[in-house]
Amino acid sequence: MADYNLVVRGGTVVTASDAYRADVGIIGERIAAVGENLQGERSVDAGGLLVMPGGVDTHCHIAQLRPEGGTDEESFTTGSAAALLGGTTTAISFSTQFKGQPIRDTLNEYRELARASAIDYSFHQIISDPTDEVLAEIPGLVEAGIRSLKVFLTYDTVHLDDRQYLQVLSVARRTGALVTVHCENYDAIDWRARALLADGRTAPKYHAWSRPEIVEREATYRAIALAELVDQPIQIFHVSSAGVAKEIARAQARGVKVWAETCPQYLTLTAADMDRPGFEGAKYMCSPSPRDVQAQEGLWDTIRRGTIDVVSSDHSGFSYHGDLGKRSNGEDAPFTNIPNGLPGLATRLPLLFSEGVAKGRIDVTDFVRLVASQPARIFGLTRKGRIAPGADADILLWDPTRKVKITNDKLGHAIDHTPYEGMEVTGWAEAVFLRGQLAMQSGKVVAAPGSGKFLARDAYDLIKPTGRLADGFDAAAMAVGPSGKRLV
Ligand code: DUC
Ligand code: ZN
Ligand code: ZN
Repeated sequence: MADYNLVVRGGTVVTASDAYRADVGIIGERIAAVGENLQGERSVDAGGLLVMPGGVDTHCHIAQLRPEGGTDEESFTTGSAAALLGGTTTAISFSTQFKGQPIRDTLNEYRELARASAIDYSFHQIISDPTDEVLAEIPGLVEAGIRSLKVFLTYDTVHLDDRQYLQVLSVARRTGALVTVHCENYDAIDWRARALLADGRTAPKYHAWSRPEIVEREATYRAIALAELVDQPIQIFHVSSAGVAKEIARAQARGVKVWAETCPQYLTLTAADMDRPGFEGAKYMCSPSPRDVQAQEGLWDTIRRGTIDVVSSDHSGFSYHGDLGKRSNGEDAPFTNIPNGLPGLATRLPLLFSEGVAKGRIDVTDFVRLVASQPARIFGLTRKGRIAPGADADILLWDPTRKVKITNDKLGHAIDHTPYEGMEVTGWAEAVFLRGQLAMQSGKVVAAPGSGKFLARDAYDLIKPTGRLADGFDAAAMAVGPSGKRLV
């Protein structure tokens, strides 16, 4: 008699700690058992394949609203298709707040757009203008399950100064949210960029010159120091080098709750990619900038040591040819007017597996920890990132030996290029199940747009403050807003 609706049979189950031969039994949307000789109404043969939790990508820009109206080029339909083709079943993308506007207007619009997702999703809320009114909206937001805030320490339209950052940290501490931080020094970049432009250095490669590692290292140190002052846990986004990671390791060693992610672009690309002929270099422009080969090897070390424990994509939807893409300000646009960001949702797992596991830099359990288990744990996605009874049956069947040449037509996104065109990788997603339903098989997405669910994230212990405050005074608890008034 069948005990399960579906059994994934005969594969090697990989978790963040073990890899072993077992069947996985699924009832409805959840994993019900991991064991031997399980009997199901249906079964899938996973012989020769790795059976892993679906990827959890906690940093993706999908259909991000633009201040001038409309969205970036990637929609939830195409973005989620790319995710499935690359083995990812959950994404956290960004609801934006624009200067002078409340959170709720854009959040409601963004929620509607996200209904098209074929994978499960949650949101980080970008705060670009922490006025009394905006800060007062945050408790409601967190209550509704949007339990992470995103702040930028650079970019003209969104960067926060130290006082504003402290305000966001404080409200996060009071409400039980995690703060994620883009760490680069706004003024230092602006100062260098102006000097480069004045000197006629406008080509894409000068993007890297405008923001050397030290501007990221300084901002990372400052982001951590202020978080330590408030006693508010944070995650540092897209760490580009071991030098930056060292600031994080030092803080972790003294007990600060700070986590860190990097992205495949920092492990595979360098600043020299932006020096390709003509305007091609624009395809490789992202922030922070990719560095050099030495920085890549240093980053692998910090991954092995556990300083960096998440690899996300920072997927950003800017085409090469489209009106909203890299050439939107013309091919002669100075580097300061070229949108930053690379597509990466579909290539995150193949690149990390190929460069990491296949080349012996990390093992397969590290891989699962970095792309699924730890992102789920840090962001409170309690039913994701695990192959264990009770977890959602988001299952990735992965061929660890298959060699594939990356070409843009395999990736499903709306973007007309990939920075990894022509690269051969070892390891590829064969099939994906989302909550027990087949969602992708052999390069074909079978999940319908709209099959994804919004994941409201409840309070969880990991992101509780440590309780260690300088002289014991909890300034955040006083809830004094930027105007000097008490917030309600
Ligand atoms: N950097 C960001 O901070 N966001 C999107 C893309 C990028 O390169
Ligand atoms: Zn960023
Ligand atoms: Zn980003």
